[in-house]
Amino acid sequence: MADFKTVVVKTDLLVCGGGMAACGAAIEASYWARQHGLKVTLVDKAAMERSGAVAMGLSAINMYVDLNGGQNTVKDYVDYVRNDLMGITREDLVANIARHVDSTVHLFEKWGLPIWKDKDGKYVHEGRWQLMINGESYKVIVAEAAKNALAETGGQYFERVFITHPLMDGDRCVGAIGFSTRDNTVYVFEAKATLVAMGGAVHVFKPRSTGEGFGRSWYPPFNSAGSAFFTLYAGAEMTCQEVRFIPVRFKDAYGPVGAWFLLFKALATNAEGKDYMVENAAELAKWEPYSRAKPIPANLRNWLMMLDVMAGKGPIYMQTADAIQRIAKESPDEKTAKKKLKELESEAWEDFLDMTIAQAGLWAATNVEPEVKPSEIMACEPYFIGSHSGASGAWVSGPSDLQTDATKSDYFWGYPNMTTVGGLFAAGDASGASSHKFSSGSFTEGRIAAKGAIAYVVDHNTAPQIDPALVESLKAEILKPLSTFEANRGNTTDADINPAYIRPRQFMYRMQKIMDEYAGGVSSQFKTSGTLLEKGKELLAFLRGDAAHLGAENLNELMRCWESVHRMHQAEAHVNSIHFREETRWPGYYFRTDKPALDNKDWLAFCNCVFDHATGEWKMIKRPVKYLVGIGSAAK
Ligand code: SFD
Ligand code: AMP
Repeated sequence: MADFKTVVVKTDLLVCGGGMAACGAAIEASYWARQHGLKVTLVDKAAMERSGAVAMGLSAINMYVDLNGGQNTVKDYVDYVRNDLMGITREDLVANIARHVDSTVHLFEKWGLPIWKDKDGKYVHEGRWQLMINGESYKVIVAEAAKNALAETGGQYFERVFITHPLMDGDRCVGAIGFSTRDNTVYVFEAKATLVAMGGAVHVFKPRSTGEGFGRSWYPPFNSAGSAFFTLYAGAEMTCQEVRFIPVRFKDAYGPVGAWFLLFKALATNAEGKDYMVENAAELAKWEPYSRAKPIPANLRNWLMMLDVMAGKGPIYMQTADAIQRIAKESPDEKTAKKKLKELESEAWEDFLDMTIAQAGLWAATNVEPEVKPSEIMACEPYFIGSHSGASGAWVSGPSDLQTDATKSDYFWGYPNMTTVGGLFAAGDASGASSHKFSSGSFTEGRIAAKGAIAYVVDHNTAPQIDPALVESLKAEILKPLSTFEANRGNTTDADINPAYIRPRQFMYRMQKIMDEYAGGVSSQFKTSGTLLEKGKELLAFLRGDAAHLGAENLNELMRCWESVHRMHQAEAHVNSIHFREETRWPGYYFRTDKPALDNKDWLAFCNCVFDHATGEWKMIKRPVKYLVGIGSAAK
């Protein structure tokens, strides 16, 4: 095996990840770091211009509260998020992001992001909270600003360095260790505070795409539970690990539906052309009071659709043609109607070209003219994304000024967005119980967390003490798959089949099959039960045993090995959490057949968990849901 050199990087604040939250963190941290003579360092496993969920671009900014416009208050946003998550949310965290998000959006525009404007120069809304953008280069624009901020303040960024583990000094997190995916280098980042923003997780569950489409998913394949593993391994308390997200998307290429539902006001119907939201409306009575909210929570919208799928009424269609023709017909005369039709047609294509190019390719390949015929939609495999309509992530401290006497003992411990581990902060998909942040809110939360982290460094400005033996043992553990493969590859004629090691692809297939069949994936119609989960846990324990025998042929496969280990921890956290919550709260995301109803008496609570990596034990914790009263400028 080739030798690896070790590079030690000393910094004050380490930002792990280079996505929306990390870019927000880099910019805000650089501002405060300059004032205190501190250094900020950012590490991304990919190249920041095209990394994370926004790599391909986006066609909307989904969180804009427009406080200056006077139409909405912070409380309105909090109400929306609480209802959408069936009552389970940290209002202090959501409100903190909501009161700051507009300024983030204005920065994006200042840096060159084209936001659609109407003839009066006002932003074009997709829906109440969403703005339309020409967003193919969204991430390029945001990454450039983050890189500039770091460069101007003596900061540093590393790309194509994969973070594997946290480094600890007793109970305090003091940096991270990882390796280059391009050359034989192990990186040791020593920091006084560490901010985790490595996104959520995909491919924990078996995807719908197999064979030629394998790897295609809604969520970006490069987000592989790095955040969840990092915070779990450091001993941080996690929350909402049961709250997976199942988006409904255009079938096979995973194109988004938001613009169709909100901007074009299209209907989704079953194969008979019936609106499942109307046909199955009686079901909503079972999920009150949340089902009375407007909009009806995303998981319930999914659920009403799934009822039709299970009743054999598929395919389900987005009625694109009806929507486009209806809007065009609203024009005053035939000539304007024709022009409008062309405009709508190009907006429909741009929606996909801006953020899910494969869907435009699939439309072209299957002769779809959206103004002529409808397209199939379907529920995707489950994802872990605390920033969208899921909620999984670390349990973090809220801001001091938004606490009440009732909340502060549970929700506040000093620095905004610090996890339960000293010096370890989380934002974006990495922090939990604060859904509907999306791209703009994640960037904003990165700013909030970074400001908190710099305050922590100022208060704890001591050099970390890192045991060299700890670094050596982690380095050996990280590189072990390479030597396992090298030592045993000659023992079989087919390198994929070898009793001495398991390659990461086989490992991933096995994990995905367990999750799919026992934890309510696509092929189980998103249903599971206590007994299925127990069996799933038994099989995941065998998987964990085999994780020690992962084998890697090269650096790329070494990254795949560690992605597998990270995902395995996300899988375990998920299975333990759905098992712990003895009710069904989010039908449409998952359904517990043995506990088929809401139980607000016992389970209007957070399911939290802590992992002990030394023993492999999970501890489950129930935490109270406490609502704030009268947040925002006007309590509507
Ligand atoms: O509508 C490591 N999202 C949308 N948000 C919007 O505002 N508008 C939209 O139009 C959106 N749409 C959308 C969205 C997401 C996806 C996947 C699609 C479409 C197809 C949501 C936002 O994108 C999302 O909320 C934010 O991006 C979340 O930000 P953050 O920072 O939590 O995650 P990230 O941006 O994915 O970045 C993760 C970073 O971590 C790196 N990384 N680095 C080092 N070591 C490791 N081990 C690492 N593992 C990961 C990544 O490289 C990346 O830099 S709509 O369709 O929903
Ligand atoms: P999506 O493309 O599904 O990610 O949606 C983009 C944005 O629109 C998110 O803020 C969603 O919560 C919202 N959204 C999508 N569909 C609907 C709907 N039918 N009703 C209300 N909001 C929706």
